[in-house]
Amino acid sequence: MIKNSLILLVALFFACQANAQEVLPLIPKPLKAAKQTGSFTLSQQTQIVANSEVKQLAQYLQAELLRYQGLSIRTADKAAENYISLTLVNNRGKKNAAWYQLAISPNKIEIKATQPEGLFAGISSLLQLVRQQSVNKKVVELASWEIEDEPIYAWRGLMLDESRHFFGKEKVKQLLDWMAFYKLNKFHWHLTDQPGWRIEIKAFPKLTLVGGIGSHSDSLAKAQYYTQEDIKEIVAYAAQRYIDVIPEIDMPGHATAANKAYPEFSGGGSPKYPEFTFNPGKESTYQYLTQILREVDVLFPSQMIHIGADEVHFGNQHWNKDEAVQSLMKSKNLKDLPAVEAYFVKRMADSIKDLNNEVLAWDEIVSGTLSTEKTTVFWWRHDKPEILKDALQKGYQVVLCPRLPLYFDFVQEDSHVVGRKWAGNFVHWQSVYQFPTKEITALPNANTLIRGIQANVWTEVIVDAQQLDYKIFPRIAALAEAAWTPSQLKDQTAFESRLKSHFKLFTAEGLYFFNPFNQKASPELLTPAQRKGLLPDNEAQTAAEKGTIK
Ligand code: TNX
Repeated sequence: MIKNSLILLVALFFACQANAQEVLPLIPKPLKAAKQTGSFTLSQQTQIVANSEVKQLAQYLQAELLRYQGLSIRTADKAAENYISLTLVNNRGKKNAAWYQLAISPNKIEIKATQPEGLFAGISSLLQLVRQQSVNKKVVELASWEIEDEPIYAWRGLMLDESRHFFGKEKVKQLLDWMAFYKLNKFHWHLTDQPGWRIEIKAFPKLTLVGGIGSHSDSLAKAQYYTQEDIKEIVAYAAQRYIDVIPEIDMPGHATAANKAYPEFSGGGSPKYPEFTFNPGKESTYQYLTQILREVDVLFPSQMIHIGADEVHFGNQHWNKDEAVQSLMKSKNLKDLPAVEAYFVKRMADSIKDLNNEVLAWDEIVSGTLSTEKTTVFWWRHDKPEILKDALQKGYQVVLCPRLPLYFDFVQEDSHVVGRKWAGNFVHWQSVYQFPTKEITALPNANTLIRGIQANVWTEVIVDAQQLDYKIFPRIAALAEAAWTPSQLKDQTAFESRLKSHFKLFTAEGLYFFNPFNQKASPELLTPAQRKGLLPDNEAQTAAEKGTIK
């Protein structure tokens, strides 16, 4: 009896071992992966082989291996054995720019792609595998695998709101590192809003010197913003990681900070949202904003500008009394305030197209008058699926970022208090993982017009870096797999075990992340003000919960 149990135990042990080896610890899960025999020994004798075309990628790999595993590895023009090669191949059948092959075998690791972007994705996979192995006397053993991979979506985005609270260059770079780790490739940067204007504009210095003062929780906080040099540095850092940076300059609403600096362009507001809008009735407003966008265009090579255009009705009541707006309405025959809003958005969209940029905006523009050409709608109102349907039917490209489940300012658990809940709803990593649902992907035109998905981190109630980490991790991993892996290959249980093994890496990087599997290990950290029950007011949340905004 004892003998039999022992045999069973031993058999079980080996079965588990074998099983463990079959699992490739990668997030997002690749399209195809086949386990091979043997392993590759990565050591300081290993060389990275790459021709001049892809030298920068070799240097990136070299730098990351040193940074994370302390391995100092040479680059070389050729090598006979124990090397990692990066090669661009001509495979016309593969149209996806991020397509790559990664083959790990006992004497070499080969990464092949048709585009540098694909090589970068292959490098990210390799680094993820390397970082999960322990280093023993400057040696890492890597199991042999053959991987072929490409994403389902070209847009795999994360948005950070730095107007409400400012997190700074180092935090942003750290986020970009994690985006690269998870193969996310669009960083949408919400740089202007009510509390603060965070991007230096040389033609209008008061935008940052005056408009940069204050945050959502402290209206007197010293001016915080990015200089143009800072922006260039971050854009270059992102570019090295094949991440496009998309600036958002919100207009005509959410303009309070700018209006503090240059009140002559304000269109006023409402009692609850004073000085909320730019003035659509004045010609000078269009010149002012276009001049701002010219500087923005030069700083961001992504050739995409997000103009917000959300929630204008929160604070445009003053337009009813404003002389300039009233005379515009007469001369252009605009019958109501939504028509004025549409007129404004159309003119600014034309300025953006004149700069040879794509126009990006929140889903309010679907009811406006913009052409679909070079225009992408960000569908955020999860409770209004008809807007998504309408956008697709009209022929707009769409990025899916519905509040539920892709607003990461929502709490991760019912018991959490810092963050939003929509009528009691919160955003668990599982609902992120399961996105997008079949109802969405089966919509007419979804296949051709949906560019991808994005999570938005609004920061009214996120006041510091730890609270930011707590909202982003580990949901970012679920986002990555939802954006990359075809739904028929997704498997929540298998993902969960791969996810747990990433927690060590989060800890090693000093992140304060939420651990959904051991909640006591990561309690919410509240600021003293939050502990006293003085959570920063979040107008949108209050209104939503009362059901007054839809
Ligand atoms: C809605 S999404 C907003 C933001 C808020 C967010 C809070 C959108 C286009 N506007 O201004 O920060 O809700 O979750």
